[in-house]
Amino acid sequence: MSNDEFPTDTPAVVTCGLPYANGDLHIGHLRGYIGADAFDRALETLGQQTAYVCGSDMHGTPVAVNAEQEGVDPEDFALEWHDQYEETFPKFNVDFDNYGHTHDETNTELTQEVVRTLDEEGYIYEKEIQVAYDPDADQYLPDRYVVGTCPYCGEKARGDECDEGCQRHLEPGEVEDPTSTITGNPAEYRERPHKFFEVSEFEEYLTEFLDGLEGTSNARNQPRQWIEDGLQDWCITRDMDWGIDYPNGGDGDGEDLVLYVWVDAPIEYIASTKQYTERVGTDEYDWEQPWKGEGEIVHIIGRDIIQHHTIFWPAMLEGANYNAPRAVAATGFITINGKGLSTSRNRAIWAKEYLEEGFHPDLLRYYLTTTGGLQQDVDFSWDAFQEKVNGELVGTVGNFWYRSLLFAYRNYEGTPEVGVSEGVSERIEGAIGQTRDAVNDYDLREVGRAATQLAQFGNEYIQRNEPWKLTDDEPEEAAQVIRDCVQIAKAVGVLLEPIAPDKAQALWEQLGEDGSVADAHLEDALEAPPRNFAEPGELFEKIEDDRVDELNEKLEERVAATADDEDGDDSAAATESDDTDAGEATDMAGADDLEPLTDERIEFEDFQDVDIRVGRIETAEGIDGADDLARLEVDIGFETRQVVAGIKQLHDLEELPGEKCILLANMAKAELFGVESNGMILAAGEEADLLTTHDDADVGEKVR
Ligand code: B3M
Ligand code: ZN
Repeated sequence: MSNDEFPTDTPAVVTCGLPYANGDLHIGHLRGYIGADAFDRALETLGQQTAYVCGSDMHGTPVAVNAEQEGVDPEDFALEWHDQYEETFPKFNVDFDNYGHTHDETNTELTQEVVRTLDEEGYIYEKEIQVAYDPDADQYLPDRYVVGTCPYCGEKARGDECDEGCQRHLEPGEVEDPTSTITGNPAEYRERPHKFFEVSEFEEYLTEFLDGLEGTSNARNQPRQWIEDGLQDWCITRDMDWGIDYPNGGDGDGEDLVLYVWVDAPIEYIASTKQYTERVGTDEYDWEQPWKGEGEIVHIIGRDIIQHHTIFWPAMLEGANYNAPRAVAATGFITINGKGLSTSRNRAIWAKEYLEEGFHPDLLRYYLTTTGGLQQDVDFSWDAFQEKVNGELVGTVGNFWYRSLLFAYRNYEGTPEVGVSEGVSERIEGAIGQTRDAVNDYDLREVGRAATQLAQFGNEYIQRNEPWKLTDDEPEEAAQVIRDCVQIAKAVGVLLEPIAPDKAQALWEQLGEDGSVADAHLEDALEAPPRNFAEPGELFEKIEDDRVDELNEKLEERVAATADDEDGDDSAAATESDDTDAGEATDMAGADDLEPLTDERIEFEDFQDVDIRVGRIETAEGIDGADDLARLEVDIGFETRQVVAGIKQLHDLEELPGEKCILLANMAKAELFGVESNGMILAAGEEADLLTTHDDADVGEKVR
């Protein structure tokens, strides 16, 4: 069954993975919250009714362990972080319709209700299991209180997740060679009764669910493999005080157990939507529609929590009679200067730090949403940030806005009184269509591109028509060109609003428009701005080289200082409480910066379906408006193929003709920036280092 395209007649809810209330927010978090915010805003520009909800994740060992280290009560500890998050998100223009937390009444009640329903429906049973125990600390060791080796991939793992290897969820008792993070001693195993949710009952349901699931492909493919490997039931209780009580407490059954944090955390998605309705009334937004009636649920998450959102969560929703998510979009991680982000090593860009440096939030929003596709890991460096801001925002968008509006203001005191020419209207309509498709493809980078490419078109248009030469002799033509440019400027603003809402609003006001550009729909990009507007100002500012040098130095010094500190500190607790959440790539020696190996094996026959050939590049040239892309003509013996390849970061195009390359010849054709790509060139690494052959392989030969 396929879904209706956005905008649908029914309301959508957009959620983003809940931040654990346990430490400072950094760029890894921000990628998710900004991305989901931009997606929600983009849906709104399509005319989709939406709610964007989230909340702090207050429970579980990620909070308890950190609170304990500080010697404070977990509730006070978590509430303090919660308050800080609530203050920080709006500073990045992340505009939640509701931001709750998992420890509030709404979520506590709803969670217990959901678990009771699952129990009544017969999906919960009790079983005696072996759980890790630290005799010295006289404490059971759930989740992050224990570390060991992942039984699936052999990497170092936490009690409940293989955070540095295959990213699998681990059940209590699964981690091998368990060690207590409290004392550093080997853990003992003790038998304890626990509650299990029968996930295995949902195998068929989940298989079908995944077939219809939208979002990113990693969120479908990984869980398919897990299902194939066999689904295990899921232990949903823990021996802890901090958490939501198992609901049957009181009659001796499950009495001293709390629910596993991953039970109540996603339920906050529902609870937060419910709180939103309680605030605004059902006429404005009815939480029951997406969750129980007709509506669309879109989850935007980090790729390390795919299993929770595509296996456990949809099974819980189905078992407790709620709707299934329409989409799960899983983002890649953030690296810093090509290395894994690490909070313990202070190799991160902190939310607070970014703001203190005085950069506008929209710059980071633009960088994080448009640097890579949603699934890709995105590298952040101050140099790349500078290049993107100066090139695309200052050079393309800002420059076009300023020159068109200034010209219009000086010569016409605003918008010239003529209609927009047909060609320009069509170009704007094209950009609107591009945005609509991008939103339906969950492709935020393309949402940004639709806007910047239109600005680029505007720059070329004004340059080509040289209105400054026409004002005296051809006043009508000059007025037409400027009228067109003013319309393009407005359209760029409407299209860019999801990504750079403040800057778009500033443009809106410069154009003399009333109200908020956030309320504009895509079609408003074609509506004439008011007749008069005031003198415009420049909306983007160049980042200077010495500023970047200074920022690089600060970061380097900070990372080095933290490394020095760590040298003298080898206690178990100090290293093992390292918190690697929220888009934080692993950075242990050896596996440094590498994507984890895929467990999924393919058959030799599958490989034979892939037709890879040796080719020789004949011509190579850039593509207008596409920073990294090149148009290549590649001789593969039988014929010459035109392909589009993202290789400009590393390769000088002039040096490519004559080079041998490796081409995937039976790749589906695609069109990029209006150029057909008939095949795919293979390359490795972040910057796309071209693969080649060395000796006797001739052009046209098959790679096997
Ligand atoms: N609190 C954070 C993480 O693992 C976790 C997300 C919960 S989403 C329901 O990224
Ligand atoms: Zn693993």
